[in-house]
Amino acid sequence: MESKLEKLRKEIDKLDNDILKLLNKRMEIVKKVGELKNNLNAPIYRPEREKEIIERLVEISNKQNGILNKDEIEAVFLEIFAISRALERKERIAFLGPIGTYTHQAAEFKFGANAKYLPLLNIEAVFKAIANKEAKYGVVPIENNTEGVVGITLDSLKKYGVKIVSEICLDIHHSFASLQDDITKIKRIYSHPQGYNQCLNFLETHNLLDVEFIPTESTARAAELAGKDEFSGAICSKIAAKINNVPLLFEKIEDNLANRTRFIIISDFKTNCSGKDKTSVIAKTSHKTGALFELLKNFKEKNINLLKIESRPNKDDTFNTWFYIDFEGHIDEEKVKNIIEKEQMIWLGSYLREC
Ligand code: PRE
Repeated sequence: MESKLEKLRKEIDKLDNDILKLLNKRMEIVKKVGELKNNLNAPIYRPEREKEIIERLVEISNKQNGILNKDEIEAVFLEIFAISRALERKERIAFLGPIGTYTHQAAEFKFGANAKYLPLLNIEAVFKAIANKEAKYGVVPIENNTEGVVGITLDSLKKYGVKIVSEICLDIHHSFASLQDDITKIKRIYSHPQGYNQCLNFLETHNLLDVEFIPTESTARAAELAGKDEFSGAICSKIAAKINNVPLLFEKIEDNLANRTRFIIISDFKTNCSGKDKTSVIAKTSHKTGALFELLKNFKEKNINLLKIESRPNKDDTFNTWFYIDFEGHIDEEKVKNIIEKEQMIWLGSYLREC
C-alpha cells in the first residue's frame, strides 16, 4: 500500500509543480493587466470577464469529460481571481462586521481570504466608506427569503449615490450557541432582529419566546456578548460561535431550511454587459390614479422582466413612497437606457445576475 501511495503522491507532486509554474506565469500577466488598469485608473474587478472565463473552462472540461463539475471549477477560479485582483491593486473591502458575520462570509466568498478587509459596525457605515473612498468595495445584505428586504440598505442606496457592481447569494444556517448547557437557565437571547425572526419556531418549541430578547447590530456581536454572559444564548453563525468560543447547542435552527440571503457589492463604477444582467433603479410616481400602473406598463411594452418591486417611505411628513425596482437587462441595452431616461429613474447599477 505504502509504495502505491508514494507512487501516486509523486505523480501529484509533479502535477502540482506544473500547476504552480503555470499559476506564477498567469500572475505575471495579471500584473501587467494591473499596470495597464492602474495607468488608466480603470476598475480592477470585472465580473463579466470572470464569468466568461468560468463558462469557457466548464465547457472545455465537459467536452474532455473532466472530473470537476461547475461548482468545483468555480471555487478554484474564484480564489485565483481574488489573488489576481489583489496583485493588480490591493483594494480595501468594507463589510458589515464584526468578523464572523454572514456578510463577512459573503465577502470572503468573492474576495478570498487574503484581501484587505475593513469590518464596520453598521450598514450605513459601509456606504459612507465607499462614498468617502475609504474602501473600494462594500458588502452588505439586501434581502432574505424569509424576512424580506433590508430597509436600511435600500435607503442607503438612495442616499449615498454608490453603485451596485455584483450580487452574492448565500445559504444561511443559524445556530444556537451558549455557555450554558441547560437551556431552561437561559435568561437572555442576543441576536440581530432578522436572525431572531428567522428562528421563531425553534424559540417557541424550546419555550424561549418569553425570554428577554436583546437585539444586536449583527449576529457576530451576539456571539461575542453570549461569550461573556453565562445565562444567555446567541442566534448566530457557526463561525461566529467558534471565533468567540461559545459552544453550539443546536444547529440549523431556522424556520425555513431553504433560508438564503442576497448580498450586494457596492462600489463607484459601472460594470460591463455580460449578457445575463440585472439592473436596479429607484423610481418615483406622482399621486395620480394609475401612476404606478403607467410605470409598470413600460416594462411590459418593452418586454423587460421585472424581478422585484419594493416600496419605501420618503421619511418626511407625508406618507409618500418611492420604489426600489430590479429587472432583467443592462443599462448599455437601448431599451433599458430608454426606460430609465423616460421615467427619470435613478440608476443604481447593472450587474451579473447571480441570484
Ligand atoms: C482577471 C482579474 C480580475 C478581473 O476581475 C477579471 C479577470 C483574471 O484574473 O483573469 C484579469 C483582469 O484583470 C482582466 O481580465 O480584466
